[in-house]
Amino acid sequence: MSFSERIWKTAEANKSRTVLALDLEEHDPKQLAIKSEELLQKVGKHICAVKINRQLAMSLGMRGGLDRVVDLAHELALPAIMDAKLNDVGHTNEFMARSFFDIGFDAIIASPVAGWENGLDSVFAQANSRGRAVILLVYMSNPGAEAFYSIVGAHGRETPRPVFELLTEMAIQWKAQGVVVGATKPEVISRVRELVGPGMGIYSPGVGAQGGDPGKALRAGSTYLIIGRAIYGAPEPERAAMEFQGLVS
Ligand code: 3DU
Repeated sequence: MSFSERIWKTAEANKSRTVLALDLEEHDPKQLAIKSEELLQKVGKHICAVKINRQLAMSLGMRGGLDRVVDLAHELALPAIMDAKLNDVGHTNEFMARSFFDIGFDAIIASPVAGWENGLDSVFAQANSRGRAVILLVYMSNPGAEAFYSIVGAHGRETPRPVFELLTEMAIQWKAQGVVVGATKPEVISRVRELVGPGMGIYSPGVGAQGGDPGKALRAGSTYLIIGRAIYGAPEPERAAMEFQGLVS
C-alpha cells in the first residue's frame, strides 16, 4: 500500500483529516519525550498522522528518542511524516532522507526550490526504493510567503504564471505523494487542486494559531489539515482534536 493509501485509510478509520504537528517545546529531552508520547496517546484516535519537525529531532536525538515516537505513532496506526523541508544539494539531502527513513518515517517534506538534478532526485530515489513518500512544499502559510510564492513570471514559458504553479507542476512531474499549501490561502488551495486533480493529498498548515479557517481550507480542496498549537496548546488537547475531527464527520 502506498503512503497516500495508508494515510487515507487511517483518515477514514479515525474519521479525521488532522495531521498533528508535534512541536512541543521542553528543555529536558526526557520530559519532551514523555510529553510527546502522552500527547500522542491522548489524541491518537482523533488524528490521521503525525508530523515532526527538525527541532524535535534535534532535542530528542534520532536513536533512543525520535525513533521511539515514530514507533509509538505506528503502534497507534498513524503514519509519521518528517517535516525536514529538505532544500540542499543531492548528497546531503540524501543523507537526511536516508537517516529519517532508517528510523521509520513514512514520508518526508522537501522544498522543490532545490530542483531535480543533484537536488531532490536523490530524495525521490531513496523514497521510491523504500516504499516511502515525498511531499513537496508549494505555498507556505505565513504572511511573508507571498513575496516569493506569488511572484508571477514567464519562467521560460509563453504565459506568465505564479511561482507556486510551477512548483505544483514539479510535484506532478516528479510524482510527489502530496503538496503543502497554507490554509491561509484558500484561493491558492483551489488553484492547486485544479492543477493536481482529485487524487493528490493537499496538506494545509496555518489553521488556528496562524489564523487559517479549517472549513474554508477543506472546502477549497485541502485533503488534510496540519495542526499544532490549536491542539497541543489547548487546555484539553483531546477535546480540541475532536472538534477538528467534527469538521469532517
Ligand atoms: O501553527 P501551528 O502551531 O498549527 O503549526 C503549524 C505546523 O505546520 C508547524 O509544524 C510548522 O512547521 C508547519 N508548517 C507551517 O506552519 C507552514 C508551512 O508553510 C509549512 C509547515
